[in-house]
Amino acid sequence: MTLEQLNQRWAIPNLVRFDAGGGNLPRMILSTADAEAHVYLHGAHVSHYQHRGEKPILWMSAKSWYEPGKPIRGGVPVIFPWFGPRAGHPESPNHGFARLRSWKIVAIEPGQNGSVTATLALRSDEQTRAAWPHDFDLHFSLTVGRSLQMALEVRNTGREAFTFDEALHTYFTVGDIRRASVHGLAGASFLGKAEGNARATQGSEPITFTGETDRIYFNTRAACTLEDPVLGRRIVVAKSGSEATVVWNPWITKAKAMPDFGDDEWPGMVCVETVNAMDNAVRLEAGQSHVMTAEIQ
Ligand code: TA6
Repeated sequence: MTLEQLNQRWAIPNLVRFDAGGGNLPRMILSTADAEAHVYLHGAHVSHYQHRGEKPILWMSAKSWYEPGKPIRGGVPVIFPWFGPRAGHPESPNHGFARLRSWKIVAIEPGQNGSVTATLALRSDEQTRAAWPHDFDLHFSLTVGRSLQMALEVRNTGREAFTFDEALHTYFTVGDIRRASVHGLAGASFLGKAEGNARATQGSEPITFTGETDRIYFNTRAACTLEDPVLGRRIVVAKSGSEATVVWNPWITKAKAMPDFGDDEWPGMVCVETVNAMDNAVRLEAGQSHVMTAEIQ
């Protein structure tokens, strides 16, 4: 649909409209009294969430690509059906194909106390089946208000069970990663990609950052709190239907290695990701559906 058609079909005066975002990709602007959010149809990718009068909560790279077939860098990449590199398939893109496809809007409705909820969908087709031989329906919904609520529903529309990974790979703005800390994962076991995939257990201290940090924490349903003394704020990421959490900052060398990530951008961001992957991958019987949610406050 063109921007004209999108606005005709879905715009709501003073609440929802569409414009040409990065790379002229169609972008939905959700603007409520409390907050504003932006969502690209490309990847159903939330690229912006900001409370009125405050600094943006989600981080975006100034070097992001905005191209079909390439992931947007920052915001909330929707990861499905595999997390990270795909074992045994070096030709497959990192983090699955859901973030590389254009999604369709299926519903937009005003909610209580001035919030608004938008739902986007991606259905399996021959392109996805060629990469991953299963049939599915994905629905991604977000509710914009005093908090940002996101839900990813996976439905198995095929005739046999399948197992998948998924993530809401959320990038947060921080004043300085060297002074930020992540609380809530004490005692959780994790795999440290930056420590040669060694497995360890988080102590009682919060996670602080002194170098590349890339950890998947398993079997944890805990809400995490991102403490940011520089911006003087605390961001809480609560979740449901998710058994794993990833914490990531690329630091200097990895930042330099990513063409769509500014060399000097690493101090200003951290990912706290809502995940089901690896030990916590999800097995879904034919006809069943699974919902994972994240709420950012
Ligand atoms: O979630 C952390 C991670 O798996 C890192 O290992 C790094 O690869 C990051 O995701 C970003 O991946 P991307 O494919 O978006 O560059």
